[in-house]
Amino acid sequence: MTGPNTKNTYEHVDVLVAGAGLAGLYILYCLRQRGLTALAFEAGSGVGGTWYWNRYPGARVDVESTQYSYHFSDELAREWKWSEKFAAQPELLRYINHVADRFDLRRDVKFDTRVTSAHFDDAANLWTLRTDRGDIATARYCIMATGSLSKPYRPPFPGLDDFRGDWYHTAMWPHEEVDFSGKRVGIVGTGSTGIQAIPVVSAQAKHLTVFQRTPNYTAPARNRQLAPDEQREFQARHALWRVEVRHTFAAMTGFPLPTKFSHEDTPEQRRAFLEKRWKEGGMPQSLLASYKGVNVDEQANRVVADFVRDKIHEIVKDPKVAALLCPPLDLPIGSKRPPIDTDYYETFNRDNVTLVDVKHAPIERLTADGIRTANEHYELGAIIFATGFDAMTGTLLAIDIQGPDGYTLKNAWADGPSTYLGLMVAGLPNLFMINGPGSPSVKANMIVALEQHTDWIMGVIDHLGMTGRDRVEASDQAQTAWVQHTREVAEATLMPRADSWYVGANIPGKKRVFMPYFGGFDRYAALCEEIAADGYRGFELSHHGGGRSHAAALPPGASSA
Ligand code: NA7
Repeated sequence: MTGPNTKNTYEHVDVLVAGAGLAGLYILYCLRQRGLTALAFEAGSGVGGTWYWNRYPGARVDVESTQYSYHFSDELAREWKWSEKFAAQPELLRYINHVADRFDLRRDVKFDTRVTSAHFDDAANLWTLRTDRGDIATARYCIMATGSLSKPYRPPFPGLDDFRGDWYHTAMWPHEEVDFSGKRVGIVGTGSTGIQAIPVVSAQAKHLTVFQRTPNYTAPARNRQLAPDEQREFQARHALWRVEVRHTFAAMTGFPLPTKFSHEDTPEQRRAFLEKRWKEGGMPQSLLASYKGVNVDEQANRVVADFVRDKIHEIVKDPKVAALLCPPLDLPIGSKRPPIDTDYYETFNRDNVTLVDVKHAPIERLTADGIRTANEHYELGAIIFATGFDAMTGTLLAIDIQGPDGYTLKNAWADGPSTYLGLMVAGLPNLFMINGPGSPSVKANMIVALEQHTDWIMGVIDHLGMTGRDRVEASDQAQTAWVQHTREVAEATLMPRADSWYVGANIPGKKRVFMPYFGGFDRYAALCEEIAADGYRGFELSHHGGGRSHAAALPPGASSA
């Protein structure tokens, strides 16, 4: 048998994992704990996933660092000290590397290796993974820990090859420092990423031109150094917190829930209250949680959205620029992923920043020395694409995933992603997803969510082993009901209204489906437990036997164990 981290070839383990980001590492830890053998393939040269790739200036988590941490180990929680309320990418990556080292997880990871296919052999009851480096590996179970935002999207503007300057996508940022000093830089995109990068790049570049299609709502993060006693207090209550957080809507605590509707306050009281929230900082846990009904009721939403529009006019000195930065009235606040920022709107008061509206005069092409819109040519020495991802489904669909009888993930998702609990897809036995479409995922604290998913998957694998079975598959019926429930939950809110990556609207031709489950992490986690306790209701558990039958599939020259 060849060991992980060596070149090529064939390996058989109990569980195969795609990805060594936050999810992949926790899966490896759990498998090790129960004495199961595992191998993870990771496209990057190191661990970290999202935090390995997204090294752009200003990259930072938007959930409080103490909560955006692993919670499976009290010792780990006690020993790690976060320096800031919202940690920046380098610190997050250091943390993930620390975890990989502390639990000795790297030895089960093969780096610089991307999974290209996953095929299920029905008779052998095994998954076979193949990689871009020619590896073949088999296992009874396969877990896709491939991330929700891991397939970068760059609009196919013509003329990229003509551009003589440097260009970057924020999610494929170089490892060496990029120096924009003295340069005329253009940035396309004002999602969470653009909003983080724009203030930082503007402080370095000679000039920054921001190409904005849809103005976004954002609120100050009020990031700051973490006081040692704050952290100690959190660490002391960690074990309790871990339980508490399972009973929260977004897998986060520490913020007041709304107690009244905005119409119960006078306009002056509303203004004072929202002003207080703005000063405290934050968006999902602050402005969006200021009054009841902000996520579901147009009028309630409008109160908060108008407040942000007023703030923009108050902060941005040039009224024309302020107007251009104001999101349209038909865009509910919170219906696109809500960003938080440091000095975003203030940045547009700088002399070296220009805002360009590319909704009404779209980008037509790149030229040798810049970007041409329908109106004008902008001279640039560097371009940053902060244009997002083919979210939630893109990475999985890029892998040729094939179950019994040639049934593929592409077949299963031809009309948009269908899953049962965001964990499994009917027709693809023994293949699990972490934070898949149909799970709270991106609408929750992702680390709490991935631990919950992994724990549940470990539970079913244990259960199969203990009951002499070796196959689990979501039933069509359970999946159909779950997809319908997920849709109904979303449609009862304002969430699906925006052309966001939540609904796939950012990718031309992608089927419009609100992909995350927005019924609350608490409700979801309780339901997963209940389903397991009820003998894995909606899943078919069976015994198939089989074993390793893949010698015939070995490439010439590859040796089996
Ligand atoms: P997002 O949120 O998808 O934002 C992408 C931005 O790029 C957004 O402002 C888009 O405008 C813009 N975009 C995309 N295509 C074009 C074209 N063709 N022309 C002009 N502008 C364009 O990605 P992020 O990386 O910011 O954030 C992704 C998630 O990562 C984030 O939500 C966090 O969860 C972490 P649009 O709004 O579509 O008009």
